[in-house]
Amino acid sequence: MKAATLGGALALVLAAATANAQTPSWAVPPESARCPSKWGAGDERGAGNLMKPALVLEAAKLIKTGEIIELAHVLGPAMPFFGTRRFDVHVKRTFMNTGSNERGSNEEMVLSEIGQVGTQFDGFAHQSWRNQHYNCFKTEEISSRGMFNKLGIHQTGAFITRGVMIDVAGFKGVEMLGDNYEITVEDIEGALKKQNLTLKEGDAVIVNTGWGKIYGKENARYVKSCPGLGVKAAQFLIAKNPILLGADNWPVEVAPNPDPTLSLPLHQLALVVNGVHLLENLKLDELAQKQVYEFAFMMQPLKIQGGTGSTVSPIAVR
Ligand code: UVW
Repeated sequence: MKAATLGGALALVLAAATANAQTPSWAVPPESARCPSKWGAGDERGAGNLMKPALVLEAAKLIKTGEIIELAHVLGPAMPFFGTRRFDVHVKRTFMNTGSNERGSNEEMVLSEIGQVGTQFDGFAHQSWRNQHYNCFKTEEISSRGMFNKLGIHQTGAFITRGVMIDVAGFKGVEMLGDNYEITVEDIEGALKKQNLTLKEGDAVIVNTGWGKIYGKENARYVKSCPGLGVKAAQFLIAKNPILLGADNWPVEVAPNPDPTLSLPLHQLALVVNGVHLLENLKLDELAQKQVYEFAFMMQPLKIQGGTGSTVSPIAVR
């Protein structure tokens, strides 16, 4: 092919590619719009700053019967894993101690991404936009070989607040939303109206998609995609100032995102842009079945120094 013809063909290909290029439906806002965060320059707690004694006292008022409902899946070989994550338990069986009382000791060694498996709580070191985390902390400035020196999960503290479960699956009249159903603002508003609830600042806002029904049963399907919050629904919820957003799926958000140019945008919207933690892989079947939509929510992440997240065992008490 002559040089002129080759140049023309190349120009045609480039023109076609430009015409097909899709403008992303969402982008991380510029630094000037994100930093300092509304909690101030250097803040590492984000919405965790809402955790004050008044929230604990309000949550305590929701305890009427003392019933505890566990919201965590069991950590074990049946759980689904995102990517190459793993949870290997090596039991170190009985060691007999000296002494007339013949005391035996057992323990185990666990090899795992302990902050990012099972029912898990995402910290702000977990995600970034390029090299920027929440409040524009830069990855290379806050991390060392051993840990994150800022934004570590150990400093989030305990969460005791009002929990609200928004049962979107129930609102839609299904046990489980479709494999990549995007939850809309209308779904959230409709479900809350049906449940006769409004959101308050500092709530632990939890969304039931029903996807948890296949956790541990159809693991390949569970992590391949999932129904969950769309960007607009998440923006709607974040505007209500929740202390965290959770769901019974692996990323809280819909996956893959309906916009094929985006990769888990809610991870950035919540963790990087707004400083709102995510709580993933919740076990919500009991709450949904008993129609418990409002409760005292309690959770203490593991104090992994400089960790990106924590496996957790939250509870609902009513
Ligand atoms: C990723 O880390 C992408 O997922 P998650 O936070 O859902 O574990």
